Amino acid sequence: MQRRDFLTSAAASGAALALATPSRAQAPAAELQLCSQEGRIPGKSLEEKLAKMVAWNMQGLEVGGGGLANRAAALTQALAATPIKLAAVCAGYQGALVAGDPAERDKAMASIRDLLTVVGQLGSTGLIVVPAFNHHKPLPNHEARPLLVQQLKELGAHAESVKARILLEPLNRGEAFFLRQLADAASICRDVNNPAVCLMGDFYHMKIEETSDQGAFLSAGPWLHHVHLASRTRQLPGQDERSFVDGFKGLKAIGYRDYCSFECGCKGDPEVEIPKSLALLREQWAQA
Ligand code: LER
Ligand code: MN
Repeated sequence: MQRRDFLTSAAASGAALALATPSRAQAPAAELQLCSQEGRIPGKSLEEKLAKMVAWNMQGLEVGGGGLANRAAALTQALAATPIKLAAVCAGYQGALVAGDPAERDKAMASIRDLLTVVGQLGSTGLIVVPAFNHHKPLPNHEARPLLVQQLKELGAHAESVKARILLEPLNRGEAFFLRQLADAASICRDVNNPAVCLMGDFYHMKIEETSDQGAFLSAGPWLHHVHLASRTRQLPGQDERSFVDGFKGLKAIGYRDYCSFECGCKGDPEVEIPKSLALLREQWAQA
């Protein structure tokens, strides 16, 4: 091939790629939006928890998907009285998409579909989906991957129609036999090719499975729409030596503006420890 022909075909395939993948080229600068799972925040009621989060200048609330339809109205009402927005919804469906048992797969397809409808109505960032845990009967990777791509095409079409999003979550090998790295999840999103099928990253699992936080987030790129925050020992950020600076460099590079959410334990009094952790995260974001 002549150099000119090579350059022309390379430019053409580059243009095709730009059309096929979501782009953040025009996206505004990255922003640290701090969030927490509901259970991590102290308080006797949702209203009390939200009041604490407002006082701590947090932006998002992550809730569990179990029983979500029954509490949708109360949740919307409580959030509407605050500047806090609903971030991701964590699981809460039955079965597993890539379990070896077809009955588990059918349960997952039906219950994820139903939950996506509620997630869309609530205006959440998306529904966190783990394709299978280690307690499910395993499927070999060469069977699980094409099956998942097919299932996600179907669920993605529904998610798109109800304005919801699926967020694939890679876990560490101690918890899941399938899907452990953000780049792997990004390749699945690429193959599904539906804007409603995206992914998230969890700093706890990433510490075990990724060689580079920054590299993982760069690989996740425009498909990344949620982040779980935890230290190496799955306590609040700052409660052990785990640093978030390298990961935050990656988030800044991709123009990330979705939520970073506590999914962790807490050593000591959360009323004291959570503000300390938030201060550390803001400091490390500034350093990144
Ligand atoms: C499980 O370890 C985890 O990280 C959760 O976010 C799964 O939904
Ligand atoms: Mn997680």
